[in-house]
Amino acid sequence: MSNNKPVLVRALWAALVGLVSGYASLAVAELVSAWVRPEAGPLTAVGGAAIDRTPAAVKDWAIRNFGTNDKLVLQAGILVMIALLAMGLGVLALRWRRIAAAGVLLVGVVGAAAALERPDSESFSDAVPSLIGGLIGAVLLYVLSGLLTAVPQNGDGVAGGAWNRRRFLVATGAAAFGGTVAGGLGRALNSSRAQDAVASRAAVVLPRPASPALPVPRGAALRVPDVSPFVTPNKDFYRVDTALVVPKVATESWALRIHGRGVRRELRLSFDDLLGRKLIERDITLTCVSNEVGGPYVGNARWLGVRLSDLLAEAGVRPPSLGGPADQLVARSVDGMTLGTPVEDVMDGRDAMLAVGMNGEPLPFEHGFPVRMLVPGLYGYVSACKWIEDIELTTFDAYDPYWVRRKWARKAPIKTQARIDTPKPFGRPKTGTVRVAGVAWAQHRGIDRVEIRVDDGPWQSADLATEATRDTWRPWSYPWQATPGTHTLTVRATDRTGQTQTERRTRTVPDGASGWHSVVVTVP
Ligand SMILES: Nc1nc2c(c(=O)[nH]1)N[C@H]1C(S)=C(S)[C@@H](COP(=O)(O)O)O[C@H]1N2
Ligand SMILES: [Mo]
Repeated sequence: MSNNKPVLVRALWAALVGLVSGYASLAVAELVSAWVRPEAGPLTAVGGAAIDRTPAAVKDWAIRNFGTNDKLVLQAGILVMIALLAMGLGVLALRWRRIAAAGVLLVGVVGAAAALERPDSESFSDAVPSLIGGLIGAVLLYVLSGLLTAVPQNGDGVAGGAWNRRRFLVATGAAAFGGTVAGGLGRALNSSRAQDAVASRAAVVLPRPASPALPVPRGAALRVPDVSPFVTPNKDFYRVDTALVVPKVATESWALRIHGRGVRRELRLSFDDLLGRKLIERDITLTCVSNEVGGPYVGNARWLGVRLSDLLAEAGVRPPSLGGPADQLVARSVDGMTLGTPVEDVMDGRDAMLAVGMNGEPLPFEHGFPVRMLVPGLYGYVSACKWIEDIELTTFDAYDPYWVRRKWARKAPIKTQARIDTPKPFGRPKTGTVRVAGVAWAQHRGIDRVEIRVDDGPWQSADLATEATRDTWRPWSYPWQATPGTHTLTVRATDRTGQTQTERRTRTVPDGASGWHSVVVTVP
């Protein structure tokens, strides 16, 4: 009967041994990855592999529910799984030491495989961090659990029992301490590397544009509290990408290559080459295809960059309408992301650009420093490659980029949408005049009309802010005479082609959500 307790205690110690071995092994792997390549670390590699395998619908759900925290949640989840696995292997080692140690090694091999199959992996050295980590973890588990089993079960005073116990505790503590040192060292190394990119960004002096943006008309913003400002500040600009570690690239080591079908003169550009060209500055509203009706993944900024069609023309590229052989432009980022854009759209006269500046400063790292692409009128996933380093001219038949391989549409112009920013859902505005207000967008077509409906009443025209350009969103407002009761406010927009947005609600997959945004409020 009293035998039960030592067994449980022993299992707990064994789980701890597994945990410590796993911890030290991960820490060592991350330290080694700081040398090899930070992205080859097991957590980033496995996390990336998990993201790539997540079905579009789940990814969309994660973005919706965790927003920009989706990656934190994912990494926490992976850590919990590894911890559970490590504890399980620790308990297994009580009886089958070799098998458990081999299990740890196997986990290392899985991490190595994940690192090698990442799209940005270019060398077998990416396998090294996980392999070394797995090896260390296996040895630790083998040795520590050996020491643990040498500790007598009942502490019945066998000579050497206390000594064995001491040896076990010291070794386990040393492993935990060693892991902490390795982890700290790896972190310090990584951050010093990132410091180079931070310094490089701080040293960037953005030239004046040869073609400045039109001044924002006085009436382009609304003086209504709680409505989106015309320009989204960088710190509030939504972020959507698959990068678990934000790439930190120094301008000095950055280069862009333009090549592929129909390219007569391949281009290689440094960051200084780009800055030395004629720059344009434009206000452009960017939208994510994962934005639900009424959602937050849309923002407007003043971008500075080089007109992409100038570069393409220089490379000898002709659009398909002029007989060019390439209809798809595939942009690649330093983290291996691929995005495909119609060449025709990029060269049809719109302000498609390689941007270096956002709202008067170099691009923030999260938004693609040093250079990103932007094409007015197209969802981000088919146009807005961040951390871009390669542009290949190809065809839609020949190549499917990242999101297209995951069920998203090959071509995706932004759908006309209107959003109510205020009042908030389930708000309780007072009776009298309530300012219903928000933004509407139909990039590259322009917004012509926004209408509001209260309950099942008639559609009423809202007041529109002055249009800045047809590539930007348009704030709107409507003075509603609120009466007591619960009301549904619905908005819809009509673009310059005369199309009124459809009432038909669709999911975001495959080419963006449609439908009208409604907000229910109660007037007391
Ligand atoms: N390298 C890279 N670029 C990327 C992405 C990405 O995952 N990786 N996501 C795209 C998507 S889906 C969108 S909506 C925009 C978002 O840009 P933002 O984060 O600056 O708002 O970036 C695009 N560019
Ligand atoms: Mo997106």
